[in-house]
Amino acid sequence: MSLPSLLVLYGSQTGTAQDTAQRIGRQAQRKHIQNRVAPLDGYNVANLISESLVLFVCATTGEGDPPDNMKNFWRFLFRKSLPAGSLCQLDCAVLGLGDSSYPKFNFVAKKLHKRLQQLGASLLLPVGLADDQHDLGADAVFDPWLASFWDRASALHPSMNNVAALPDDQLLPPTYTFHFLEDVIGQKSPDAGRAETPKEQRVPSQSHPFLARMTSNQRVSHPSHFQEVRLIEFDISNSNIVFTAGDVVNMRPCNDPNDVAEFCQMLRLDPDAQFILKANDSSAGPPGLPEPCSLRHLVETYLNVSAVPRRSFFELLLCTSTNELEKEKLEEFSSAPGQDELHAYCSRPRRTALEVLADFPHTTAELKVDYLLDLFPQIQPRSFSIASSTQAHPGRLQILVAVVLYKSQIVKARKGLCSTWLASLDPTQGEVRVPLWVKKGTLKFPAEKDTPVIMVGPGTGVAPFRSAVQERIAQGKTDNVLFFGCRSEFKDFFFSDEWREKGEDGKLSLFTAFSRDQEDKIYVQHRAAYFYIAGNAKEMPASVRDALKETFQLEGGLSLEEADQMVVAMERVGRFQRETWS
Ligand code: 2AM
Repeated sequence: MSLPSLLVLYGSQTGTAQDTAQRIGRQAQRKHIQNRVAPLDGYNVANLISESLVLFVCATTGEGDPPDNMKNFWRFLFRKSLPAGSLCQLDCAVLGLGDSSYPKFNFVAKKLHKRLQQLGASLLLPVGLADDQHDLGADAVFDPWLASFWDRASALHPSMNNVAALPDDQLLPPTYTFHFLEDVIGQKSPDAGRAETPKEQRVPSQSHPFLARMTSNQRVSHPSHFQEVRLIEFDISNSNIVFTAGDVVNMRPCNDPNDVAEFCQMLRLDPDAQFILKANDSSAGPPGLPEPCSLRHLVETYLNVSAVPRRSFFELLLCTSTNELEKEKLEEFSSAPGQDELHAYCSRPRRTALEVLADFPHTTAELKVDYLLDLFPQIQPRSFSIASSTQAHPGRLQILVAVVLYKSQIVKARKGLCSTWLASLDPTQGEVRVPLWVKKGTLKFPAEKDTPVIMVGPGTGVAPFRSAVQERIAQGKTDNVLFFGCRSEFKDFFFSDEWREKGEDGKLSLFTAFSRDQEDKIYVQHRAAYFYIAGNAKEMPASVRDALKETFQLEGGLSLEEADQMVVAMERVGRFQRETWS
């Protein structure tokens, strides 16, 4: 019997599902199972009919949505025209990565599992439901689920058991080999490959971002305010970027140059050394770096060294380490029983990969450069709601960014990678260019001129509504109601002059809630409307009441019963009143 080939397909938003899929690929490698690991949208779904064994690893994002890199697959799979039974030759399993604090926990994985069944595939085991609330159930869910998967797969393909698996601490070959260009070592790397201004008339995308010039970067929260919030503007003229209110802009942050220097020093890397990557596995696509690329560029723009490392990081370090003391600790962090300890060491204090490397100096100094891309995930793009409209700011795109800084149990304060990076860019000190692209957002505003909109956006939540207010006013839509909340009228009341001016022109009704300007907290919801109905008692009041309840259900995610209680509560405190006659 021939050896089966395993295909691991993942849908990943933040990289966790990708990391998990790659770990599974490595386990397969140890078991001598031929395997390919690919993102769902990087795979031709039509080929599923000729696969024999597939493991799907998918995250659930937002309100139960599939991650961006499986959206095309999702649309294809749910086409009504797909005949039941079209996947009847397929043996597969679905592992979901979700967060049980969200109502639609692992919704995508559950729905995929059902759909595959509908299409005739044999599901080897119940859907795996890993939970981010418990570190993806590292030992509680993931390990036993995967063990059952291997059991079921080898029962179907007994040839899988023919060769003994490699031990967990044996080093596997790296996915890529670095070929250094000896003759250019010492020269400064060209800053190529960051992103190019597109030569043809194409719309900028993740693979071809637009290199936008930053035109301003100003703090908009008062210097005495606890939080640094910045309004950042980019020049997007001649970019082919088109956006409307509610859209989001994406950008990939860079690591802090000090972190890059520290990293290179710890790993004894020459940042100016230039290399070309060669994939060792025929299925692994190149990661889209310039050729040649300097180590500095790789570390600065690609390797996520400031993320909290995952278990696979320790597994790989364990395989490369020769220091007995460090190996002992790495062994513990890699094992199922050591996951609580790993959580306490790493996840809880949000320790970065860079800090972990400093704790394992011998292992770090011995690390082979070829393993860098196996050890560190790629820096993921971040999304920001666009805070301006081209009608008000032609050729420009603005974002409102709160600089993320928080304390943790370990001494050094944690910084958000993207916001800290953005805050550090100063266009008054020289030209600053940031690669970016725009995506449709989830908020959609009505096209009809006289449909009023009510927007509730405290803090930086006001960003998409500033775009909407600017756009709607330019289109002659003046029925705009905005509820804005912040801590203090004088410290973080963003765009106050702009709102005031629009209010005076009769184009905006603004309601503010300054939570800390008085003893008792006032929040946006406390400023929400009083609802009055007057008129014929026949059907109208009940229909309006039902419409209100329906809104609570649709927009507020309440059940029918909760929506009903909400209206009753509003009635009780006089926020829902009627005067009707027959
Ligand atoms: P606070 O910081 O005083 O609690 C922007 O962050 C504004 O949103 C602040 O005024 C903040 O108030 C307020 N805020 C915090 N929690 C909120 C909640 N659950 N509902 C509405 N507003 C809230």
